Amino acid sequence: MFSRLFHRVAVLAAPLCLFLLSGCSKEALTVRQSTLDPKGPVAQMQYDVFMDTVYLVVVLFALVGGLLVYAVIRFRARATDDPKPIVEEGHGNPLIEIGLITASIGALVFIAIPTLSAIWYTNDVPTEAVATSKLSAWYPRVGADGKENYPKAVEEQVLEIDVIGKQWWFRFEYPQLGLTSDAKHTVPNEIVIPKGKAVRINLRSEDVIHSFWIPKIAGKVDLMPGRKNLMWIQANEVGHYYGQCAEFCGDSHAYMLFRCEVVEPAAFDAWVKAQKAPAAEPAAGTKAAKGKELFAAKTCAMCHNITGQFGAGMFAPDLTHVASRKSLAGAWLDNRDLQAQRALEKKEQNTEASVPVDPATLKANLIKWIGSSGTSHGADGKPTKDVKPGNRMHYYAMFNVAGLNVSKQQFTAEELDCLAEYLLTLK
Ligand code: HEC
Ligand SMILES: [Cu+2]
Repeated sequence: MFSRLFHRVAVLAAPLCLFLLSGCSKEALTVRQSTLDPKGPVAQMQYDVFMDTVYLVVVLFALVGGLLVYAVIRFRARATDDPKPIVEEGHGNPLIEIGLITASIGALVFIAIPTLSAIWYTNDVPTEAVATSKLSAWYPRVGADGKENYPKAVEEQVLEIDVIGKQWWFRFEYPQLGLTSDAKHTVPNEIVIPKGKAVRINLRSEDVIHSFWIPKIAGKVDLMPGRKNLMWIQANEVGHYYGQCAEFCGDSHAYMLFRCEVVEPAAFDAWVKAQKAPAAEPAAGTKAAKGKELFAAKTCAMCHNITGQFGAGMFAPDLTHVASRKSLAGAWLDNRDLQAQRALEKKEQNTEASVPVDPATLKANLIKWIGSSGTSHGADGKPTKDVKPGNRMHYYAMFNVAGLNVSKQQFTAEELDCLAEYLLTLK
């Protein structure tokens, strides 16, 4: 009887175990946001703490489970059992009890040591990382063109990046390099860092609590309104990494993503220079030029900054180089040819490999985004369905000043096309 039941359970459990084990394939462990595929020292440290815990728990599970199975089999009811009632239970064995308590304390200490050291390690850039990562060690203060890349006062420091959370997108600023709100150079959605260098991250929020998380590079740290949080990160492999806000922050929390572009240190300054360049002027008489006019006429310029052309708006993502980024709208819309992307990932067996921006996909995304944002209404006068529910392009009422009937804004296909063509020129 017992062995038949056991047999049946085994037959049912075997395929289930195989199914669960399939989650341990290389593909499954290296997916875009896997914490089990660390690519930098901070993520590695956190992975190690996790594995220490797993090893301990596996041992405990085997021990407790083993004893249980042993007791079930060894002391199971038998036909030959004496039918007399079971003897009354005693109070227990003090030796075993004290032993178990001591073992539990031991297990907690075993986990606490790596956990506490990891907490300290991740809090601030350790000195040995600073030694190889201070700006002057990899990024010359004066470039080949004779121009100063950063002030003398910061050459002994590591690169610092301000990460600012907003509902529902991240803004990145590089105060040492002049990429700041004040200088009208900010980078939405994509944080760019040099390979193999420690980077200090200052976490700030302009509204509610968010959390900064690039699973392959570093675990989550919260961005708290009115508080200064910090962490450091380092990525040891070049690539395109996926990040996510990891603290519920309202309607579009699930769509609050970001990307982390890890580049060779030598390529970093080209990126900084590109970010500081003003927007290119669209050629007269083109759709793009018409789009630029619309950008002013349709109040877009009230929220969005385009350095060199429109300088009022800092409320929304900076669009000066919008066409150079691989994603839009809190990285929810991907501007790459996704089929080509999947093929590349498969070929290289690496989810961090990335194809460049695809202008056709970017244009489609721009039209989709602008045409269905809160500023836009369909033919029936109702707001069109949002790409990101509740997104702050919704605040049309705020600008509903006399004469600008923004809350009933409607775009013709032609207008959307011109706006998209214009934004496409902003490389
Ligand atoms: C009331 C302020 C406001 C106005 C007006 C506004 N936007 Fe936006 N826009 C935003 C905000 C906020 C976001 C970020 C939304 C998000 O990702 O959650 C955004 C995002 C975008 C993006 C995506 C940028 C990126 O890199 O992620 C584009 C493109 C854009 N807006 C274009 C326009 C155009 C074109 C207009 C005019 C028709 C316009 N916006 C008017 C606030 C505004
Ligand atoms: Cu958030």
